[in-house]
Amino acid sequence: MTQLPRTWRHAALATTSVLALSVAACGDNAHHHDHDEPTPDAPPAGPQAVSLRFAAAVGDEPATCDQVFTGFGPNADISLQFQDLRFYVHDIEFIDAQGGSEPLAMDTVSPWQNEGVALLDFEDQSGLCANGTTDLRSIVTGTRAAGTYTGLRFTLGVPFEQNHQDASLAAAPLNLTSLFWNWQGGYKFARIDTSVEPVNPGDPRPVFNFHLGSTGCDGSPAGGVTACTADNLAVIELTNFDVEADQVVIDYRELVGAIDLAVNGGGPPGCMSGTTDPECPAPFANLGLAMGDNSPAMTAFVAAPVSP
Ligand SMILES: [Cu+2]
Repeated sequence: MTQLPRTWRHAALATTSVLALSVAACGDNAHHHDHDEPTPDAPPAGPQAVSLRFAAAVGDEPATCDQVFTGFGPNADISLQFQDLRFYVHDIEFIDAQGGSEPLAMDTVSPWQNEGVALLDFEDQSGLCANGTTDLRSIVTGTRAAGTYTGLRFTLGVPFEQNHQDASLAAAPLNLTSLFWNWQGGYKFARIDTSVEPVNPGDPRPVFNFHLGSTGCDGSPAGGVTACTADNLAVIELTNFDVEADQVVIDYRELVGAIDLAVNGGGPPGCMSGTTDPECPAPFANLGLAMGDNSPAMTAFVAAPVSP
């Protein structure tokens, strides 16, 4: 079992100002001809092929279906196993030091990427993940304009225009009925389900299902959906991210925090994006998603160096 390094969390420091200063220092000084020569490792001028890496973790450990994870809940005495661990992303952008952004032109890669939407899949149908698929997917590939980028932004979920269709007729990766509610609600943008170890062996296993998706959507099956009161599309921004060295990690411990995963306080067990479900405000806040008029800080996704 590979371990994520304990020092994986980046300090949010801007390290690009030194580079900007050294470029500015060349100025109009005509005597410094050597500065005009291209450096051997200058980035190519044309579009760059990019492979953006994702990972799922529980603290410092990779999140997998075949393992028990401990230390959850308000008393840190809840243990659990995953039952599902998949999510969609779109609108991936790389941010430069000036705050500008360049989009990732996503490749078409069947069955994972199509028309700008990608599926990340961290369940392999083992253990309690019987509802899933054997294949795994942890990258999004595409091209971007050449340049120097310091940050990353993407949206968790499916764009509105593609969210309200018939999953049984859609092209992959939007063809998975296990990641679909119905035409009105659309897709489960993220499906991260866990099963809690019972206190007494043999007792029922409480489940904590986290299904993120749009709610309050109007329309009719014939006319389609025109709007949702809560689209619940989380824009995730990582201010210090190097695609060559780093990966995007969703940390389940950060997602659920210290809430009691073993007791259903109301609504379906876990959070299915219901506006009155008492298990929703915590994970929503940790994704930076407002519920009501709050504006929480996103903590569930972090940038982490890829282990050598
Ligand atoms: Cu899978």
